[in-house]
Amino acid sequence: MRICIVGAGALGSLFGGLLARAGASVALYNPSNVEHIRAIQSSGLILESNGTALQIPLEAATTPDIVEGVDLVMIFVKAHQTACAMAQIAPKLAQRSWVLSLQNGFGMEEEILRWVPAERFLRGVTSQGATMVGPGRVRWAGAGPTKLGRWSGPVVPMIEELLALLRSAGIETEYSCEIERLIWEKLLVSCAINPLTALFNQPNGSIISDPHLREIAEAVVREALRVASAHGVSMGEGEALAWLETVARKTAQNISSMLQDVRRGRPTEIDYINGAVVRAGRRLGIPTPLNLLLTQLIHQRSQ
Ligand code: KPL
Repeated sequence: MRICIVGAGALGSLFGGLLARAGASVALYNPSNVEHIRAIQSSGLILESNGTALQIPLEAATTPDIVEGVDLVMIFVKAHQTACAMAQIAPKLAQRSWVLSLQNGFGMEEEILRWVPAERFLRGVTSQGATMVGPGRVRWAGAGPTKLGRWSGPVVPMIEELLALLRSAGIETEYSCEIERLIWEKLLVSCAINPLTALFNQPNGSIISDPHLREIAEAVVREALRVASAHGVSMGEGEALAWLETVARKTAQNISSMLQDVRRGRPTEIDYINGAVVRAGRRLGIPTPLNLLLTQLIHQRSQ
């Protein structure tokens, strides 16, 4: 199976590196981080993990031609970059190419489905963690489960092959028939951790160690949960709050992706996280004042 990673930042490069190390035919595509791509082209990807540094030879490019004829495209661009990335790669996709999105947030699926039939679209979430240390160099910051499912249709041999490949690469992966649930489970936690850590410049653990932030985070999760339930994704309040606690504890030292974006002066994924909750709430008639407030505060902060 020939794979192209679109959006070779930290996480995309980690997946690409692990798959290539396992013997898969992988190429990385990133049109904007030219230094990173050039470093990989000349010396391979350096993957730091548990105090060791592995050098993994990997194909990499800054032009979309590399997508031509691949069996699978894995999308890792930021949610707000999806429309642009899809417009670049769509003309290069083969009729048989599948697309897998492991992106954060909700709502970018529509941008992918404008170009890819639902039967060849896979959506998932991942708790893998990675940090860009420098051009061509990525640190594996923590291994967590990856779950994915087919947007429409049953499991087919191509999906079995992909699951086996990901597992052989050391990426713990499960298949799920409930993609909406996967997305909302992650969204419920992200809509509390991401904006609050970004606004207060704190690592993820502060969401449970600081009693004030915990109270706000829990109220935000409860509000998003009401939307999730109306959307048909049922989860108990206790389960949702326990999940928030688990993620904040397991990633306590990590700097959330939104805080990293704010620190670097880059656009955030707020419109696809809290903004997605607000849009779904409006559609379903559920008020979401806290998620709206956090969306506006982050926009104000990252102007
Ligand atoms: O995925 C995350 C992120 O940094 O974006 C966390 C904080 C773990 C959950 O939202």
